Amino acid sequence: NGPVLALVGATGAVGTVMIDILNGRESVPWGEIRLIASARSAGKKITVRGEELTVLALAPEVFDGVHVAMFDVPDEISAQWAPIAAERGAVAVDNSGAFRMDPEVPLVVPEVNADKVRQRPRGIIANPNCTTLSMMAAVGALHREFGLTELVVASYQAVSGAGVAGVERLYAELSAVAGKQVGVTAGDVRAALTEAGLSQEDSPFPAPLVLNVVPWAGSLKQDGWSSEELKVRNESRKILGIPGLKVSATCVRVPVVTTHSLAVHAVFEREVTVEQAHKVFAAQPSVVLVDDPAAGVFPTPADVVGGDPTYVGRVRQALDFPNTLDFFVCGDNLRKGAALNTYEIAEALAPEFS
Ligand code: 2RA
Repeated sequence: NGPVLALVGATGAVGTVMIDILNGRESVPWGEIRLIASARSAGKKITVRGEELTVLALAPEVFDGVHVAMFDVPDEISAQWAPIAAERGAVAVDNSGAFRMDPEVPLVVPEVNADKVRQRPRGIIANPNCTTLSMMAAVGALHREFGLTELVVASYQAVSGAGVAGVERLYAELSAVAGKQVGVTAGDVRAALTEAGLSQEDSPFPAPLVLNVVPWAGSLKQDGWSSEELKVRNESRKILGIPGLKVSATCVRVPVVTTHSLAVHAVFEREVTVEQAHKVFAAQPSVVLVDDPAAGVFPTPADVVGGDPTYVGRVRQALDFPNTLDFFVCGDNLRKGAALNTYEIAEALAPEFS
């Protein structure tokens, strides 16, 4: 026996990764796992830990008896249904943006602020956005040791952050330019895509992504900032518990399928050397240090995709800024960036109901 876990959005992109994570665990604390999705997917059979489960249609009564309900669904579905799950007695662990900045909802990265899972007046706990999450285990470990004061980051975000449509678009663009000598005159990539029948209006991205980088992710907010950049700022402050943290982010989409990367410039209260930072990273179980540039060794998305840890390399003491480190981080945006962190929060709750 054991507590009851529900997964809402079981058939979506992140839900599918969540099922991989559940199947890959050596053991789980759950007595029952319930899969939930829209009426369209209800009735589907999915095998979880050797047992064939039937996907249930989202309805208030499916939460009866559930202790922890993980939500991997769009913002509007979470906004409506996470409170219903909580009313029915479950703790909702939500991976959407609906509750992240609600002062009554903790925003949790277990390596950084696991204690916050107990402070949940609404019965809801939020999972951060994948861009913030991809660097948080590394940044949080340094903050504990040296006291973070400023964070300047540039992201290199994979297309799966924009969902299945993002991945399909990148593959279609790759096919459209395959074997063509384009990327040599302004506009020739756009022309090759148009010629192949791929119109820009149909793309989830505002410019061609193949043979390109696009300095945009999310929607337009005030003063030219993107929603994604503001999430990095606001969520970092909340998770680290530093309301006055100075943050500046530039979010960029790159032609990578899965795994977000970030170039991080982090300023601390105290002096910090590369050697000290290496020790801090080595002591953090969920961080893997990949840092030997003389041997061409550093993390790249293609080398770490599918992995659970946060990979860190290129650690340097800034030459012209005191108490400052520059480093490069890669993290699988669908695993630690989404499903894995949500699941780790759920597992941290399980003992309460055992
Ligand atoms: C993206 N961070 O990569 C977003 C997804 N939540 O587009």
